[in-house]
Amino acid sequence: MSDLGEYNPPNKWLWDKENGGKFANINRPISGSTHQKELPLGKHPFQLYSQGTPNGIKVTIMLEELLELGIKEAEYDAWLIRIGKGDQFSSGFVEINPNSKIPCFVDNSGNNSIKVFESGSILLYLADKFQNFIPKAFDQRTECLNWLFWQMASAPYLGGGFGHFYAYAPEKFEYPIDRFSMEVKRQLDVLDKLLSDKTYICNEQYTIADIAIWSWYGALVLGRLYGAEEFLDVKSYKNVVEWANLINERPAVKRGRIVNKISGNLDEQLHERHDSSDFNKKTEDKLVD
Ligand SMILES: N[C@@H](CCC(=O)N[C@@H](CS)C(=O)NCC(=O)O)C(=O)O
Repeated sequence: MSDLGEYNPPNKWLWDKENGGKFANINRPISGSTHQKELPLGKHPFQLYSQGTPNGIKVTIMLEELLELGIKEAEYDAWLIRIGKGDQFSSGFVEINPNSKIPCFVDNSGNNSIKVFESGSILLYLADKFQNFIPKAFDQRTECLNWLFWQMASAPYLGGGFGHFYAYAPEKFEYPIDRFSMEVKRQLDVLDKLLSDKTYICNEQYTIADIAIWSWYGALVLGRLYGAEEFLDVKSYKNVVEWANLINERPAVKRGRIVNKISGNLDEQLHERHDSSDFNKKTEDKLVD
């Protein structure tokens, strides 16, 4: 920092201090595991290792949607990976996802275990495997994937950009907050215009594109992300709000969005999910003495 509070980057960046902020204890400039630990293995063919963040809940919502349709093969064990404690850097986790980010998923239903990481890839894997929540016609499938990939590319502006500088950074700076607010509001406007004449992202069919986009932008307009409802004037995106409320009412969404969640109301935190009865018996409000 100079006297003016301006940062003059050195010739070569060095990792010589913690940069402050909510994630200072886990952020590192190197990949790989920090400790030896195997991942737990449950009784179901599908194993999910995750936390109930917007990226994490995409997968639990999708799995609950499949179960809601009566597809029993979608039964799963959801193990909690506490990213704030660095669980994503265990040797077992890194073996599945070398990028050390939740969610990651293993399908043990066949002869060989299949490892899947990146929330969009997991959604597509499950949609293709069960031929659900993705249009069958090639042109409509392509449109659905356009929006799935749009979400995967856009969310870092909302989370890593806006959310980080508005909510998590130890000091608030106008420049990055302005830059990312501008972009997030532009994205909300894209969605608002898209949804002006349709029920879901891909017209009348609820798909993995809705699941992915709702988990971030739905949460934002429902006032569940970063305490930024007023700042971003989220209620002015009326079509997005209507769509978000519609999806919010789906039983599978109500279940999926609380799995592996470790913040908020205790009755909306199911730290681990191994059975459908866990939603009635094992939320944190029920476990407290
Ligand atoms: N593009 C990835 C992003 C995953 C991601 O950023 N996960 C965050 C939580 S939402 C995480 O694991 N952070 C831990 C860390 O950065 O060490 C996806 O959609 O799966």
